[in-house]
Amino acid sequence: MDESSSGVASRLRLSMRGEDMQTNSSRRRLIKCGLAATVALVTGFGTLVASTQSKAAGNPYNLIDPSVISVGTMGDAKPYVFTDANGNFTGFDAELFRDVARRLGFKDEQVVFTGQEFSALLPSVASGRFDVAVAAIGTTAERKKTVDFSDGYLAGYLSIISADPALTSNESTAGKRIGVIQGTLQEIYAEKNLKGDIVKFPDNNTAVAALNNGTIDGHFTDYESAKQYVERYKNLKITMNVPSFDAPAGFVVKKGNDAFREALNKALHEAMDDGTWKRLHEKWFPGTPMPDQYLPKK
Ligand code: SNW
Repeated sequence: MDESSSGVASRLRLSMRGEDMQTNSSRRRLIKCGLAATVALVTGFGTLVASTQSKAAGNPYNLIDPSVISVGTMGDAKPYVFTDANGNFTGFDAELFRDVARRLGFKDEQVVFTGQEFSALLPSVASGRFDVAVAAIGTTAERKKTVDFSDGYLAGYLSIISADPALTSNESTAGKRIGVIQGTLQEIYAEKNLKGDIVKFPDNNTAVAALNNGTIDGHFTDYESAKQYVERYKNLKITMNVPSFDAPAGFVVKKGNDAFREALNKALHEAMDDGTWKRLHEKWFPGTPMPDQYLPKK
């Protein structure tokens, strides 16, 4: 089952459950209230214990809540980061970040991912809504004006997918409509270089839906996502690749949170040196060449 149909299935299940709930007797509601109160008590107690512990341990990484790393991300940047059929965040970036966080002493359940529109991620980190943003976010001087980046962990291409094999160059997009996700490097590149009309979308799935129904002629996204969509929709092909190696993806942290950024860097290099990065790359990006700089030193 693909993500979208499982999404529909889970929505269906939800609405079916909703109907069931309307037939609840008041007795059942009473039990539920009791349960809610117990849950509140227990979680309240848990929070108290956690905050007492973390106060004792301090807050070396200046986290919003020292017992949790809150991660802003995207739900549909497969295979970088996306939600699986159970609603859990997975993919290369998600698994790499969880591994890095483990090295900082955080269990998986202490790493909380929240999906947002891409364009909201950097402002959310800058304003203290998330401790970190992780979503194949390329490092640029412009972005570094508002947030800080860890060292790079991924470098690749920006790619156009289309059913029209002629969309192979900036010029060939003239008279065509090309989708981009708002706030991305694709948007910046497209506005500067593509001759066609740029159509902005909040996320990949909306753009690819528009592509499949003919509203746009191409969608401009990260290479591995492009590859994944052309495997899924056989009429689509990758028609153009733009190198983006000068903007390697990094973990985005609040400006000046050097303790967190440096700890992430140390753990990231450990993950590269012990082969974890390589294993995850082979798992999520099979067939894509790996640059030496991220591989274990021989
Ligand atoms: O700059 C590339 C990098 O070289 C690697 O290929 C991973 O993607 C990039 O970081 C570009 N990513 C886009 C950006 O940073 C879009 C990210 C997204 O849609 N989640 O704007």
